[in-house]
Formats: sequence, C-alpha cells, structure tokens
Amino acid sequence: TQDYDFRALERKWAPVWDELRLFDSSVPGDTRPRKYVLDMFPYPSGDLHMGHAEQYALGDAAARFWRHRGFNVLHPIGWDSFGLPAENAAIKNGGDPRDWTYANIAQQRESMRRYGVSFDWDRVIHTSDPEYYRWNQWLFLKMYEEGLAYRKFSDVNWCPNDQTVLANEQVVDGHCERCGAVVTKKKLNQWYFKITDYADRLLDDLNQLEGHWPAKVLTMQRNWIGRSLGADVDFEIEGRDEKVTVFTTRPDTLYGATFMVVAPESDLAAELAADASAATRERFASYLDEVRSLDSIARQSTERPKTGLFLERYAVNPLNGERLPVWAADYVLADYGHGAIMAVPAHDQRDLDFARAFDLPVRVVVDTTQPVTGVIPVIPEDGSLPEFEDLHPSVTGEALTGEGRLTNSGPLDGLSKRNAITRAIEILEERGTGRPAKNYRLRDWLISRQRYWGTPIPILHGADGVEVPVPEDQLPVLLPDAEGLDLRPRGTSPLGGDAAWMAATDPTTGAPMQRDADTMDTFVDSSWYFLRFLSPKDDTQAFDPAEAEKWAPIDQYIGGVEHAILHLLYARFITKVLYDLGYVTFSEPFSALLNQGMVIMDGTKMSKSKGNVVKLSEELETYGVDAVRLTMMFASPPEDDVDWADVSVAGSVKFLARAWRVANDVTSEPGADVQRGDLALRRQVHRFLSEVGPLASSFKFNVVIAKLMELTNAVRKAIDSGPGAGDPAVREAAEAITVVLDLFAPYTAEDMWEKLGHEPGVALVKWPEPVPSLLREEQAKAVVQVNGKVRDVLQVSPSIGDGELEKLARESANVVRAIGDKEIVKVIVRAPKLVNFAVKG
Ligand code: ANZ
Repeated sequence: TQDYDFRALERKWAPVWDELRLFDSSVPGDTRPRKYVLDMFPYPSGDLHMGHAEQYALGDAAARFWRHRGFNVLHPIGWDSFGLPAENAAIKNGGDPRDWTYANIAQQRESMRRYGVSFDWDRVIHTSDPEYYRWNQWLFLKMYEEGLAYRKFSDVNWCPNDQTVLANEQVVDGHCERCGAVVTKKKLNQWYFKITDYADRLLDDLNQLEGHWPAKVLTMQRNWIGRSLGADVDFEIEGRDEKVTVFTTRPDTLYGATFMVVAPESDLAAELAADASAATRERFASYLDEVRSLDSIARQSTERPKTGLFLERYAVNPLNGERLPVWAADYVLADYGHGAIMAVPAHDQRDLDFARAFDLPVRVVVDTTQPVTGVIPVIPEDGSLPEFEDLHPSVTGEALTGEGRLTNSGPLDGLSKRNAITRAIEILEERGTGRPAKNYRLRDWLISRQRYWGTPIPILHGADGVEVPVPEDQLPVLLPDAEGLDLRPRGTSPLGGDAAWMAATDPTTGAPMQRDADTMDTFVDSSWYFLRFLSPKDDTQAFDPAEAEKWAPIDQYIGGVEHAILHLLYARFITKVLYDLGYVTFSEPFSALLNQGMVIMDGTKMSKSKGNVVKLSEELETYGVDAVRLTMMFASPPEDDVDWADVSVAGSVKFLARAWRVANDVTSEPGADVQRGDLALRRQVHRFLSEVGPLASSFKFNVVIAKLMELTNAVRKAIDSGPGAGDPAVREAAEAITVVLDLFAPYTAEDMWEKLGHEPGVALVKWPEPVPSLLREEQAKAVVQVNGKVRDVLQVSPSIGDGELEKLARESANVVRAIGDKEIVKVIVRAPKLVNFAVKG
C-alpha cells in the first residue's frame, strides 16, 4: 500500500486547481443560486500567521460547504494595503512604502494559494492601487456633494519634543510613549465624514441583525453610538445676557442641583474666567494647561481625585430660582452635550465626589429608600434624611442612583423617577426654558491623516480659502512617488513637501491652486471594498449596481472581533449613504457575521515579547496544510480561542492518513449498486449525513470533524473485519467522508476523490443527501393510549425524551379527538414506547 504523503498531495493538486478554475464565480450562464462569503481582507504585514490560518480555514469551510450545497459562491480576496506599517518601514529602512507593501502582498498571496483557500483569484483588489483608490476619491466627492464631508479645526495629540502628531494609543498617561514628554493639543484643519447624521439609523438597524451577528458585537456597536435621551435646560447666568444650556438625562433632579460645572477648555469657561479676580484668572490659566494634557477617559474616571475651581459667578435654577455657584472642572468634557452641566451630587457619583472634595451642598430629591409603590416619606426642606442619616450620600459617599420617589421638588414631589422626568420636561417647555434632547457618544469620523501612504483627498484650495472639488473626470489624483519626500511625521502631511505635486489649477478659471496634502484614513478604503469585489476591473464606476443587486448584501462575513466597532460601523454607514444615493438597494452590508476566536499559546496571546509565537510556515512544513487547517477547525467551536498548546497536529495527520487509506482500499467500481451494500454501514452513513448538514450550516465544524472520525473508524472496521473493501456501502461511506472532508482538508479530499475513481474537482461535487428510508428504519414506535385504549402509534427517534414524546402525543389529532373536553388527570410517559393519558369527565 502507498503512504500518505501530504507534501506530494500539495504539489500535485495546487496546479490542477489553478487550471480547473473551480472557484470562478463569474462563468456566463451559471444558473446556480448565489452566496457571498467574505473573509475580512488582510493587511499585508509580513507573511500569514496563525491567526490568518484560523480565519481562512473557517471562511473556506463555509465557502466550500455552500458550494457543495449547489451554490455559486463568491469568495474573494484582496489586500487592505495602505497604512502606517508600510510607511514606518520606509522611514526606518528607506525606500518606498510601495516596495514593502507589494512584496508582502506577493508573499501572502503565495501562502494563501498554498493554504488551499478556494478564492476566486480573478477578483483580487489592492486598496493602494490607483484603480482602487480613485473610487475612494469618487466616494469622497459624493460625500462632499451631499454635505457629508466637511473640514473643521480640531485638536490632535501633539508631542512638542518629537514634533509629531500622536494617535490616542501613543499617549500614555498624558505623556508621549516614545520620549516621555508631556503631550499637548494642537489645532489642525481636518476633514470629517458626518456619521452623526446617521446615528439613529446605525443604532436602530442593529435590531435587524439580532440573532445573525454576535450579541457582543451588537452591544459594542450600541455603546459606541451611545444614544442618551434627556433634556436641554437653559440656565441664566447672573450678569450675562445669554443663557447657558446644559444636557441632562435626569431633569427630574433639577431641584437637587446645587452647583454648575463647565468644561475648562470651553469658550464659556474662558469668558467667565476672564471676568474673575486676578488670582482666579491665574489659577484658571495653569489649570487649563494641566487639563489639556489628559485624555477624556482619564478625565471622567471616578477613580481620579476631583480638581476644579470656582469661577466667581452664579447660575439661576430655572425651576426654583436658586443661585448655583459656577465651577470649572475637568470631569466635564467640552465636546459632549453643551460642555456644561447642572451638578446633582446626591444622585450623580462624579458630582458627589466633587461636592465632597470642595464642600458643596448635597440635597436628596429622590428618596430611594422607599420603593416606588411605598409610602411617601416626609423629608425636611434641606434634603437631609433624618431617619436614614447613615444613608445620606454626603455621609456614605455613594450617590443614590436607583429608583425612588421625588421629594423636595415642588411640583414633582411624590412622582416616580420616570414620571418626574416627563413632568419636569413638560414644565420646562411650558416656561420656555428647556426641551427634550438627545445626545450621542458617537462623534463625526475624522478621516484626515497627515501621512503619505494613503488616498489623496481630491480637493483643491485657493489662496482666498476657497475649496474646489477635483472634477470626477480628473480622478484619480495620483499619489506621487515617495522618493525625495520626508515621510517622518511632523503634524503636516509629507505630500506638502512635493511642490510640483501640490501645484494645481482651478478647473474652471485656471487660477493657481494647491492640492489638499492630507490622505484618507484607511478605514475609508475598507468601508466599501466588499462592493468593489463585484466588478473589480470596472474602470467606469466604483462598482456595478447590477452586480450588487445579484450578490449583495454579504451572506456571511467572517473576521476578528477587533473589528467589532469601527470597521463595521463605517462599512454600515457608507452602505447607508450609498443606499440613500440610490447605488445599492440594501442598507445593511453584512447579513450575518461570525467572529473567529484567537489562536493562543498556553492560555495567552502569542507575542514576540513573550517568545511564544508559533510560526505558521513551520507548522505547514512539519504537518502540511490540511492537518493545520483540520486542527484549527477541530480544536473548538469557531468563536472560541484555540490553544495551540492543547492541540495535536500530529493526531490530525494520523486521522487524514487513515481517511486517505480508506479511499485507497475501496475496490468496488464507481457507481456500484449501493442498494446491495451492507445495511448497517449504510444506516450509519446516512445518519452521519443527516447530522453533518445542519451542523456545518451552523459552523459547528468541530462536531462535524468528530463525526468524520467516527465514520472513518467504522468504515475501517467494515473493510478489515466486516463486509470487506468491495462492499458498495464501503464506497458510499468513503465518498461521503471525502466530500465532507473537503471543507477542512481539500488536498487530501481531492486525492481521495481520484483514488475513488473520479475526475478531479471534488469541491464541486454535490453534498450527498441522506436517504429518509435509511433513517426511518431506526425509528421506534410509540403507542399512545387514552384511558388504556390505543389511539395512535407515533414514529419517533429511539432517543426521544419523555417531555418531547408527551408533546408529540398531545398534538396527535386522534388523541385530541379522544380526549375531547375531558380533563387529563394523569399522564404516564415511558419514552420511546408509551404514553398513556388518564382522563375524567
Ligand atoms: C444632571 C444629572 C443628575 C445627571 C443625575 C446624571 C445623573 P450620558 O448618559 O452619558 O449621556 N453630562 C452632560 N454633559 C456632560 C459633559 N459634557 N461632560 C461630562 N458629563 C456630562 O450622561 C449624561 C449625564 O452626564 C448628564 O445628566 C450630565 O449629568 C452629565 F442624578 O445631569 B446629568
């Protein structure tokens, strides 16, 4: 007998597959129904690693499954090839980011081909190709026309020592990650996409995805958008003409407001401080410097001691006319709500911490000691809780945030929190000093990058500040060569250093203009790439709407949970924009989403610093592609992490060899009359088939593989000590194993298919259907009696439980008739054989 030699199989079949073009999804006249299975496309950072191996093994199992089920499956691949690592490599080693990028793409492409993934290689895209990024520019222009792209000055993190803009992740505790200098803010004029216009739809449409996306991802999206409902309340400031508006989710607590806080870097704080005493002016200036170096998360943390200062002014509570001192404090953010709050220390923890730090009054206005349905207690005017002294927030330090009844609140007294919110808003509206309001955590999408390796923004700037979009027929605005450009980050785009490139002319007047030197965030590239795969070579449009109609939205999207928020949110946003513009007929791009787990080592993430990185290339060398793929899918359900320390890749090789030998040993001819095959083995094969279909369509691939192993052992036994290698049931079993194995181990399966006497191309072989009669034979007969008299006989599974059997019995029409309107007094169930209803009346 021959030996299982995975190296030989890989060498043999890869070129055959190339030639057969089995995964071509655009054959004219193909009438198969369609499915679009998409793996998140990779960033070309070096060769493929174990994480890729997990992701593509999973996506490919899904794609292959649907192909076996008779679908024309679109399973494309491309590269997300703009971005910082290429630029940093060029800064470090010299050269052009292009060289690094395209060399890595070539390597990854070869590795993927070797990995046997069933991609349609005719649809490859690279986002750094002008043929691709010109459509980013087109999209930008559409957004600009719609008023969805705009420019404004905004703060960036700036390291004054390195003269560099820093990403949020590069700021550690307010200091530059590299040199330790205190990070400051710098104002730059930058481009934004107005995603906030779509906040409600992005939130509400998540309901459609319920059950089809991981619940965790839906929650993360919801939290990121962060809609809160409440009220805007206008406060007069003594000695100032204009009122100040605050956003609150708790207008019910207005009578408990004891001070007001404004964000230190707001215009209002600057204005009020300017009118204060010299000492306060000075303290304010140094406080502002301190605040600028902190990020918003640290600022709002309840852990950090509260800081702030009194601005020597008073606001007036619009409901009770009380004077509230106005403070500046950094726990209030300038860019949320209105950058000012009414502080209710009894019922808000941060306000309470602040009040306790600066000795400000705390007044309880919601009595949370009384259940909402309970008696309304009388609490004195000053808001103290005499009977519950030790529960008072100023004593406990714990704000009362729970349910309760309003007290000390004039017209709101006695109402529940919820009713008081509604009533307070009504009163504010009657008096014209407040109204219902909505706020979102979501901010507009900052797309400007002061970096080289990205899509140039297709806007021209005149000396007079005028902005002119580059006409569509002049796209793409090509990225110049990197040669001669200083790519080091310094807060302005490297493109600005290329005077020849920067010089442009106004398309209508011919007047000299300057190009926009910024490039786009690479999340723009990936916000619509799934549409480009539909007509990747079309040089007349971004994508063909007719093809989108045929294929999209994506039936199954597969990728890492690290993209749970931004990438998915941006892709959903751009899809909605394209929907509104009439380019697509769907408003959610990804009908179903699966997040694969990580590949870890000894319970922890693989990382260079820990020295526990397993090299994919070495695993492939040692065990072969199929064993690595099979191991990935066998180790756990796809959402769970795979601990590479716990798996046995060698065990996978052994199993593959066993399966392969079974195919080798079959001696009957293809098409042998299975009717004459061994009945016990046939039953086992068809039970296997009835189980693996549903398992595979719900991605329970680990269980499918366990069943494959079971059946393989059974056939081995049938060959060695049962009906023998020539029995047609053995062939039937071997063919079933081969087709199902193709999901995980395509090289081995292809070779088995050949050994079984078939033409190459197992990937397109129809999934064998279970024969019902072979399943039914195994069913048990359950007798159903009413008062001892047989009323029905049910065919049931021998493993049925009592509960399930009783349910079936109750649904039987004969039984229903026999019972009529009599009362069931007792039910005896002996699954799978008997149900007896004792009835009376
Ligand atoms: C009074 C109040 C009383 C509040 C109370 C809460 C509890 P979310 O849910 O996150 O939207 N707030 C408003 N603007 C703010 C800003 N710029 N920086 C920091 N905090 C701000 O939170 C809304 C609540 O956060 C608002 O409701 C306000 O405090 C505070 F018992 O108003 B609240």
